[in-house]
Amino acid sequence: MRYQRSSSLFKEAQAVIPGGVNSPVRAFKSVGGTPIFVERALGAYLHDEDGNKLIDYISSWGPMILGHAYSPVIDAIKEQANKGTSFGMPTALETEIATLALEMVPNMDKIRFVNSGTEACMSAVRLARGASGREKIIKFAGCYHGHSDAFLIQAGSGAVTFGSPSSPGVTKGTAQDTLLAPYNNLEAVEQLFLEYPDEIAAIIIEPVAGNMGCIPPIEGFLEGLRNLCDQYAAYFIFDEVMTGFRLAKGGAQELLGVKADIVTFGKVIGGGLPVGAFAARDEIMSHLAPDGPVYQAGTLSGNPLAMAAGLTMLQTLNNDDELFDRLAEKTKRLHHGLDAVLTTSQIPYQINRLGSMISVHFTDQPVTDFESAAKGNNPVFNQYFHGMLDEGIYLPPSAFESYFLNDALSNSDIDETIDAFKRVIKKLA
Ligand code: HOZ
Repeated sequence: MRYQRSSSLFKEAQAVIPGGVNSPVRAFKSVGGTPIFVERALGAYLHDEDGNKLIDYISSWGPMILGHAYSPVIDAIKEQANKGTSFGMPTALETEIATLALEMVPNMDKIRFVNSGTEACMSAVRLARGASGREKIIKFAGCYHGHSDAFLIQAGSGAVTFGSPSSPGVTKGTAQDTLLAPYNNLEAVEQLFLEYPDEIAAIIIEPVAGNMGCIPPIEGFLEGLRNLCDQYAAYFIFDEVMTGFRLAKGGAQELLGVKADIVTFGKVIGGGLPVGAFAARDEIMSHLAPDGPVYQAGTLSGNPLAMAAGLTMLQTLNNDDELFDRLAEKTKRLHHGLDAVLTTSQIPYQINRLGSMISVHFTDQPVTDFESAAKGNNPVFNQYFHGMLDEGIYLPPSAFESYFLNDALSNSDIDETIDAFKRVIKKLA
């Protein structure tokens, strides 16, 4: 693999963009080396500026669930672009996508569209605080809910890689209203409710964590949190930015059979354009402006291009009753292949998987929370990442991220990936 052009583009970018990137994980700080600059992508493949073709396992961190440049979505964007790209006024498209999203997602009456997952989670917490009249929230160490202040307290994803899981710039006042518990630890959450019985507005959680690798909830954990929320009259917020419209039509709520009070979305819901959303029952949403006093707004919210892309994406997912099973099968095939290779090596490892999310951790202990994820062997991970990249396989450039499989990946792409993995692990072992 050649990286000369990516390397010189990275140098140029560093002169004008902090760290040369617009989102830190892309800078490869965790794994070292030169970030790959993409020229175009189609289906399951990325084509970089050096002319390399890579099998893509991040799918733009989730949105490209049907593969890159999926033609019905591209056509919908083109058609809408010819009619205008932003109005700052309501469109019929917004009602159409809202209606479909609410049909697909259980337990929700109304949905508000914003521009990113960060905005969705920030607004969901403001809504929970406004509706409950309480100020504290509970979040889990290693969960990442975007980069708004309240969530940058022991956050996962890039916040871990850069050694600043609780970022400078977040005030003590904000930090003090964010209570922390380890993921998959119900007792710790019970303890927080005992300590602050009337002060907790909400628990926010990634129902399947995807920002410390992929970590599914252990049995009874989400159900236990649901009960605590009911007992203490706190709202239960599912951050489904990663899992929404990915694990099932109705996301983690549907797949895991646990009901949330407020759900946030991003990634898939925008079909590859910048969209976030949050949904809740009527009695909660009625607190939101202009119906109620909790303020939230945005010039580009409900942007027609983004709504056209998102609507076509959701329609496609809704009309394909086998898609989520197919994705889960492909992910299982990858899992079994990786497992078969690693089990014959001396390298300690764990593979976590749920639906089309999966991650490999180089540690001998089960990975169930941030602490266990952080025990992974970083040098081995980095060699593995670069070994796979040299073989033309693009994986998340950090152990604190999940893979996201897409429907364009064929069984032969997956088998090719496993063959490459064999060669890489042989060199590592
Ligand atoms: N925070 C995103 C993954 N958890 C990465 C976003 C990006 O770099 O595009």
